[in-house]
Amino acid sequence: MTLPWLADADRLSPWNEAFVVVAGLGTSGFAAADGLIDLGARVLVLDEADTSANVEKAELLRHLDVEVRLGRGSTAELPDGVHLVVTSPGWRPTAPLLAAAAARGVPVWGDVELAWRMMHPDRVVPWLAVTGTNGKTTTTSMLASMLSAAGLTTDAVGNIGRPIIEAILDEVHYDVLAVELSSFQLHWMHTVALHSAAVLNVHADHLEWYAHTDDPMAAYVADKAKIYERVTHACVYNVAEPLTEQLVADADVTEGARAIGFTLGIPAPSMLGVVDDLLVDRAFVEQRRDSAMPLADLADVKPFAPHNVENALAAAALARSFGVPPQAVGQGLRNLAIGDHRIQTVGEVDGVTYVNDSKATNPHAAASSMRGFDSIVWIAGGQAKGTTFDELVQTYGGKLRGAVLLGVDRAVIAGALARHAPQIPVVVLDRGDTGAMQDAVRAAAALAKPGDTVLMAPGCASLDMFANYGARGTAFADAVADLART
Ligand code: UMA
Repeated sequence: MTLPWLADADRLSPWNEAFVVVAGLGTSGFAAADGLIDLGARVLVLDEADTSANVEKAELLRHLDVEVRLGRGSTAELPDGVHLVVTSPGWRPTAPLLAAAAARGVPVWGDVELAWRMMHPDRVVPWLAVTGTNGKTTTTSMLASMLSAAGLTTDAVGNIGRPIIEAILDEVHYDVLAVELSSFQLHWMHTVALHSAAVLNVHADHLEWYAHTDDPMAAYVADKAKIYERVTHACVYNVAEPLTEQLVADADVTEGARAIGFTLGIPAPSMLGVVDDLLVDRAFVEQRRDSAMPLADLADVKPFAPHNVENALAAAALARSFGVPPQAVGQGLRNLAIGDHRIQTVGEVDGVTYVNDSKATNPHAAASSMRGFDSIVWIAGGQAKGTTFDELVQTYGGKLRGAVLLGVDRAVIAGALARHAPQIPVVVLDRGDTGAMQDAVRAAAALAKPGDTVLMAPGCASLDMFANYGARGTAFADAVADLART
C-alpha cells in the first residue's frame, strides 16, 4: 500500500493517513517518533532491547499515543499496512525489518531525511554539514563556534549527539545548523540538499556495517559521497586526499555550487590554507587571483596538531560559505574548548609525556595523532571493527620506541607490528578487565625514555573492555596519576 504524496512529502502533507514504523528507540528513534507524532502520523516504535532507558522512553511515548514494542523478537517482522520506515542510523540494511521493507517496496528514511522533510516548506533552516572518517565531531564543534561568534543562532546537531529533529521541533528559530553526518546517516538520506558540505578524509572504518556488500570499502565511500549531492553553495574537500576532490567532481550538485579545497600548504585560488603562521582564505574573497584573507593564527587551533589544522580549515570553509566574517573564524576557534580524550596531555612523569587520545577509535585517527609526535610508546588495541594496521605501522613504525597492546583484537595490531616493524619491543597484555590499563601504563613507562611520548591512541573501539571511549581515557589518566604518585 503506497501513499502517492509520500515521495515528495513535507510538513504540510496529510500525515494522518500514514502508518510509520520507527526502527530503534535510541536517541534518534525517540526524536523521530516525537517528530512524527507532531506531524500527525500513526507511529509504531520497535526495539530489540528492553533496557530500563527504553522502558522509560516507551512510557513517555505511550502518553503521546505512540505504540511501542520492546524486547527480543519485536523487530523480527514488518507489520502489514506500513507506509514508511524511519530507521535509526545504527541499524544495518540487513536487519530483518529493513530487509523486509526493501523486499516489499516500503520506503526507508533515516532520521536525517525525516528532519529535512519536517522543515519544508515553511521552516527552512540552512544546514552546513561535515562528514569524514575522523575529525567530524571536532570540525562540527569548531563550525558551530565560528557561527556563534558571528552572532548567528545555531547548534551542533546530528551524529555529534543531538538529533536534528530535536532542533527542528525546538521553539528557538535557528539561523543555520552545524550538522555532523555519519556514513550510516548518509546511507538513509535521499533528498537532502545541503547549503555546503565537507568530507574531511575517507579511510577504512565501520566495514562490518557493509559486510553484506561485494566491496565494503566502496560501499562506505559511496555513502560518504552522498553528502555532496544537490549541494547549493560549497563542496569542501581535502587537497591532501584526492579521493575527496574526486567525490566532488562526481557529485550532482545544484547549478552554481563551488568546489573549495583546504590544504596545510599555500592555497591556490578557491582554497583555504596556511601561509606563515596564519590560516587564510583564498576562496571567499573578491581578489582571490592575487590575494588571500587572514582568518586566524595557527596558535588559535587547539589542540595543535596537523590534522586539527585541517579540521579548522574545513570548518572555516563552511562558515565562510555562509558569509561568516573573517574575524569570527578566529574568535570561534579561540572560544572553543574541545572535549577531553582528544590528544590531551594528562601528565608528565620522569621526563615522559602521557597523551590521552582515546577518541582515536580507528587506525586512521591513531595515525593522525602520531603525526604530531617524534618518539612514541604506543598503547593500542580494543575492537578493530574489521580494519587493519599495516599502513599505519608502515608509515609511523620509525617513530615507535615500543608498543603495549591490549583488548580483544590485540593480535591484529601485533601482526602488523611483526610484519612491518619487527625490531620494536611489544608487550601484549592478556588481561581483559578495565584494570588492564594500569598494567599498560606501567609497561609503557618501562619502555619509554625521557623526551618520549606515551600515546594512548588505541585505533580501536573501546566497548570490549570499557563502557565507552571516555571511560577508557579516564582509566588511562587515572593510571598516569597513580604512576606519578609512586
Ligand atoms: N537496535 C535494534 N536492532 C538493531 C540495531 C539497533 O533494535 O538491529 C536498537 C538498539 O537496541 C537501540 C537503538 O536501536 O535501542 C539504537 O539505535 P542507534 O544505534 O542508531 O543509536 P542512537 O541512540 O539512535 O544514536 C544515533 C547514533 N548512533 C549510531 O550511529 C550507532 C549516534 O552516533 C548519534 O549521536 C545519535 O543517533 C544522534 O544523531 C553515535 C555513534 O557511535 C555517537 N556514531 C558512529 C560514529 O561516530 O562512529 C557512526
